[in-house]
Amino acid sequence: MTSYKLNNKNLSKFSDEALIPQYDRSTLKTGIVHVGIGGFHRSHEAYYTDQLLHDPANSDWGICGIALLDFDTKIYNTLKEQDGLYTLIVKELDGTLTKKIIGSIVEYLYAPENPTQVIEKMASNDVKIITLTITEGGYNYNEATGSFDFTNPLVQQDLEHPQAPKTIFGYLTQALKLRKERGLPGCTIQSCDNIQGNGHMTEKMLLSFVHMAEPDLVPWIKSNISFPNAMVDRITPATSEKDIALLKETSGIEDAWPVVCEPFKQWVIEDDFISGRPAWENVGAQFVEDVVPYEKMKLSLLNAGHSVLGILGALIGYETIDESVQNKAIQTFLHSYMDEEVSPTLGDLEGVDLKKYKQSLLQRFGNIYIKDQIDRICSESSAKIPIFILPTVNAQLENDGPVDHAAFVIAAWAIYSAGLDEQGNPLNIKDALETLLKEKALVAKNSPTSFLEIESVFGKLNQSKRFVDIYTAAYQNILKYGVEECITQMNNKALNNI
Ligand code: CS2
Repeated sequence: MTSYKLNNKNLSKFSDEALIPQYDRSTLKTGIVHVGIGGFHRSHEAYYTDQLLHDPANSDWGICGIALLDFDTKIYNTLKEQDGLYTLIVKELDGTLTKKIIGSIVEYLYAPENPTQVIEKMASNDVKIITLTITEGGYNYNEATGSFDFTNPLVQQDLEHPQAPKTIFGYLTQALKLRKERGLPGCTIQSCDNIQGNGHMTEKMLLSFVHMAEPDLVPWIKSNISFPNAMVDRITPATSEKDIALLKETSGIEDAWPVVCEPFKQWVIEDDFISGRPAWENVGAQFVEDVVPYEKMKLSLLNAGHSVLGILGALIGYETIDESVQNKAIQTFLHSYMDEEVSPTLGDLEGVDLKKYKQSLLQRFGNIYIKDQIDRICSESSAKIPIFILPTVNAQLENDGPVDHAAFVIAAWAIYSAGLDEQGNPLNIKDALETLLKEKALVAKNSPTSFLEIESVFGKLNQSKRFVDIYTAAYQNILKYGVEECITQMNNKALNNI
């Protein structure tokens, strides 16, 4: 099949092969600045917004994508080459591929090349919302101190060179300062990361930084900026070379970086937008007064479920999440974790059918076409575990409830962090704390609790004797019998107890 590069000029050529934007992109205004234009933003917010832009009444809500970090050059160059266009490939449960070319990203900036332009864009009067996907670790929160980490060298640099920031905090501070100086209205800063109370976290971390960098700006931010919390959801694996080649072969679309994702999507947002917002509810988002229950449910069931499948699967030697969930022992283990350890901590989830939600998660994890990489799930676990799993553990410890499954997964993570799976094959560990994790994981071989001493991850967890004992036993059992044998035993015990 003849193929063409994806860009404005060639767009209409793809109309038989994919859904293409049916709106005039050249007339859109940029009302949203988004920082972190990775796969998730492009399968989620940019997708919702693209749907919305089909109604001409919404033409003020085009997106400017900001590539913030040095290694974001690739996505920036791709979007520039493709006029901001990319293909979203939805992998349906029956294996069908639904292809949609997304047009909502109408501008893109590469911050390391031009910080001033980025600051100006964030301060633009047309921009009403700044959204973020900067990853769980990007908020610079230290679990041990419960506050902003000023020891981060990049933060120090932003304090010393405010005009050429490196972190999101430096950028936002400069942009908000300009808004204030110019007498412009405030805006909404909306996190789209997997963090409990992500709006509160953004506010708290930003204010900590501003307090140090520009103390006079603090009151203005408090009165002029809103930080809605939101729960975001759509499983979006890393795009593979195979996905790119298949798109070209079957649809003639030469897209250097399409996005693949599952059909399911959810976005539950607190309605707190100080300078207006798009009517995302018209395209499936839910606006609610209190998003906390939804967030808790998603983080501690879906994201934690991913970590359980990822860490246990990695040690056994699996590569994708569906392989892991198809292992009956792991599946039963995950079920028990969700039912016995997580569900009792969730409180009242008004209007949510928890049983159905958990069932749907297993179906989503099991989508054999998604091929979500275990490497992706296990990456940055040091930032994920404290958000996805430890709140459940802490709540259960407080209530004298069960923590066996969670402790088992953390013991498995300690073994994983030493860098080899159960067959002795090297694991591809990607984590900001990789060196520290490995160092502690190696000591853990003789003294398992040393891994729990990483305070920036575990806080004071090593002071709970009950947890430490269960964790230590699990650690030793995994080394002795292997993951699968151990969880089979645990599952049988659960069966015997019924
Ligand atoms: C995953 C998430 O990174 C992870 O560990 O759990 O990326 C997950 O796929 C998304 O939050 C789904 O909404």
